[in-house]
Amino acid sequence: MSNYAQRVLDELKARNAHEKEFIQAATEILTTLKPVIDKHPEFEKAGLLERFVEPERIIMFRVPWVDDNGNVQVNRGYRVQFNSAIGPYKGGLRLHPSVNLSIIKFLGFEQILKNSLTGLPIGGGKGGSDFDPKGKSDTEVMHFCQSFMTELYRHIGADVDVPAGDIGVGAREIGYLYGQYKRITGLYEGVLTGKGLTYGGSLARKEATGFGLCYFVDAMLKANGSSFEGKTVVISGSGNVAIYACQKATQLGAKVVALSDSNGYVYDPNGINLDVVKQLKEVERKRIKEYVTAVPTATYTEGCSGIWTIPCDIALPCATQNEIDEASAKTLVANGVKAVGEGANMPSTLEATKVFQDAGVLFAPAKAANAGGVATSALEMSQNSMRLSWTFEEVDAKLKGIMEGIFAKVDEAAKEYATEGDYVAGANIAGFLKVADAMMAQGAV
Ligand code: NDP
Ligand code: 2IT
Repeated sequence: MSNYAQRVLDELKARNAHEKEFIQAATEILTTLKPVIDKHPEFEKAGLLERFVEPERIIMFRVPWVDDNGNVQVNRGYRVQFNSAIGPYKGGLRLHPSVNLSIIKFLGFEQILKNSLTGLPIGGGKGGSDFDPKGKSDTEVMHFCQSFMTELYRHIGADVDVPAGDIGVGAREIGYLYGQYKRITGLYEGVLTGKGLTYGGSLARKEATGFGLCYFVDAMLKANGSSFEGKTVVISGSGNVAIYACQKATQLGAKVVALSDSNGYVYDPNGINLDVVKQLKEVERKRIKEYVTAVPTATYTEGCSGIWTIPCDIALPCATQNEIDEASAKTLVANGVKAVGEGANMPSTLEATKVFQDAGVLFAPAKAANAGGVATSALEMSQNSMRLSWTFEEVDAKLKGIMEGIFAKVDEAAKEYATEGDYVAGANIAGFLKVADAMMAQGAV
């Protein structure tokens, strides 16, 4: 690593010693940026990396809400406005009991480069809360969302910061958040994306992350003389990203044989029946183990990490960070995996990534492979600004073009600055170059 990048990483580790996910993301990014840093000695005088790793603003707040028994509950809310060099802050909100500042910072940091890769004018941000929507009534979720927005509204806006969904935040939560924003501010503006189709949402946003992941992986496979056709695919998770990755991978000729949630996984050798999954997950909000009631030829196994012991050609981790550790990566490789596409953010540990890359597995890193969601969010922002809405086919075609464009950029940057086929370095470098250029142009801000 360059001396400058190493010094910034050492300082970051010392100043944020307890933020292990943030340190993990920063270690990967700063390590792979070395060839760019070496080429641009002017970055050090400009304090570019010190500014790049420090969020412009962190907002933390109390979220009190009343549960169905009339008791007051208190959660912690976050919004990290990381970098606005190339556009308004943009990134999702995560509602999960594990949420803490380290997780929101790692997500926000990755988001800067991901958003840059889309080629659209969006900066990086992320937020959320340790609120657990699981097992809560619609009324409780609404009370929480209204309280959360009652603080957040003063920090966001269509040209300031535009949140969206992530784990635990889908159409229901975005609806409650939007309603409260509009009520407080009186503004009907595109301040959130992932909105319902009757109030400014974009067609194909729901499908975008999973579809985009498959468009990216398809481009990567084709560039390496392969395709989804006839392949066996394992997908972790059974939420928004997993469901639409399953749909597109199947459309592209693959057979998806497994899905999971945080309790366990289902294996269906005949290929997952997605209508059953959508009914269970999108309508009834039930657990994935119920799949075997509708499809008795499938099996359910407790424990989510066992999913990586199922032999497959392509693995698409679409649940959460660090869900593939070194041992799971070695098992996947031993079982003959040919490609890994990260639908979740940072689903592979640093050690797991190394196992895949050393074994010559085609590896599509999250910030490139899952950028289709935020890219389509940016298309939703465009449609809101224009007071227009595009058809599903128009948005889907733009999404496909954007994902193929991202693959081309990442592939090119890997060839120019790192090693051909090192898409991790390629994504970090291609994303960083645009942000760095904009930050240099705008002076020491
Ligand atoms: P959802 O809430 O719709 O689904 C999340 C899925 O992952 C569920 O099946 C959930 O299981 C599982 N999961 C969540 N946390 C854990 C955990 N700690 N351990 C094991 N399984 C877990 O979220 P999304 O599908 O939207 O998000 C999935 C991933 O994709 C996240 O990493 C997110 O950051 C990333 N992503 C999402 C985008 C989007 O547009 N939504 C865009 C880009 C990336 P359970 O129900 O048991 O909790
Ligand atoms: O991680 C992500 O890119 C998202 N959760 C989507 C963010 C967005 O603004 O659509």
